[in-house]
Amino acid sequence: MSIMNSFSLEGKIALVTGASYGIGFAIASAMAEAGAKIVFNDINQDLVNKGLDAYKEAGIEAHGYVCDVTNEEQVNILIAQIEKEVGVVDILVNNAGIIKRIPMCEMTAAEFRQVIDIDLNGPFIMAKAVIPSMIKKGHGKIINICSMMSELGRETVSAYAAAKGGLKMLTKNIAAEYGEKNIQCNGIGPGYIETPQTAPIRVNGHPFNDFIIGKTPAARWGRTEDLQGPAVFLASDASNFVNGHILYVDGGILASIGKQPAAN
Ligand code: NAP
Ligand code: GCO
Repeated sequence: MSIMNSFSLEGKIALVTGASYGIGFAIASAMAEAGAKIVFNDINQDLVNKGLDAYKEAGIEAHGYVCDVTNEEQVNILIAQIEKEVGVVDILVNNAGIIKRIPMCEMTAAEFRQVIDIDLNGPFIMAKAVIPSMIKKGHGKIINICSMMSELGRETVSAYAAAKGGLKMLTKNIAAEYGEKNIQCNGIGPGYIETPQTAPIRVNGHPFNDFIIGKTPAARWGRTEDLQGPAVFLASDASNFVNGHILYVDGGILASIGKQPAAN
């Protein structure tokens, strides 16, 4: 196989959760460009329709379904429907997720549980639903969208960090448990990326905006396009011996203690 062919996704079916827009949409679009057939779900029909329009505008014939990743019955129906209407899922990207920025002692247990449910239980439910068919097919790729918060904490994101830390370990466990079935499960840990999810802390003049740009060696926020190459790599044959790895796409922020303040 030529080295460039090993990055091709021709003939593969990729399911990206929560991919009507944002990081999921960018990853699905790149996988389509690499040859994959794209399937996505989102939480309601309006979002699915918005996504279908966006994919069509990008020249991508995507298949969209309404499904809440935390609802195991809905997920099992979704996978059966995809297998009937499109085919067996070769690549699962667990992208759907939420964040709640609330000081821990002000966060209710219900709010904590909601984040854990979507960001950790959801990927478990989705992976559990696709693995049996991947085993029958003899191969599979699972990519969990982790976070810098899989490694670090910060104020107000306790539930999110707990979920993304758990998602890192779920990634490693799936790799350990199903690697012998030729299933590779890896994570992508995006840094701070320009999407609707970070819009509230990215506005010009917001102290967090300046903080992140100062902490990131690349001296900029990430863009969803920065995640496309890493996602195609982890979905392709080029990564068949990469398993249980979290690939941080963060502009170097996790490698750096941060710049020293300018001398007065
Ligand atoms: P986003 O813009 O909020 O998009 C997330 C998508 O997931 C939305 O379409 C959302 O629908 C959907 N979703 C939420 N709950 C769902 C559920 N129960 N079932 C199905 N779909 C659901 O987020 P993003 O910034 O693109 O982030 C995507 C992923 O990357 C998330 O897992 C996030 O934690 C992770 N991440 C983001 C960043 C960043 O800087 N942006 C960095 C690291 C990791 P709604 O529109 O209804 O919410
Ligand atoms: C936050 C941000 C981050 C990013 C991302 C970083 O409030 O700290 O939303 O959590 O979403 O997860 O990798």
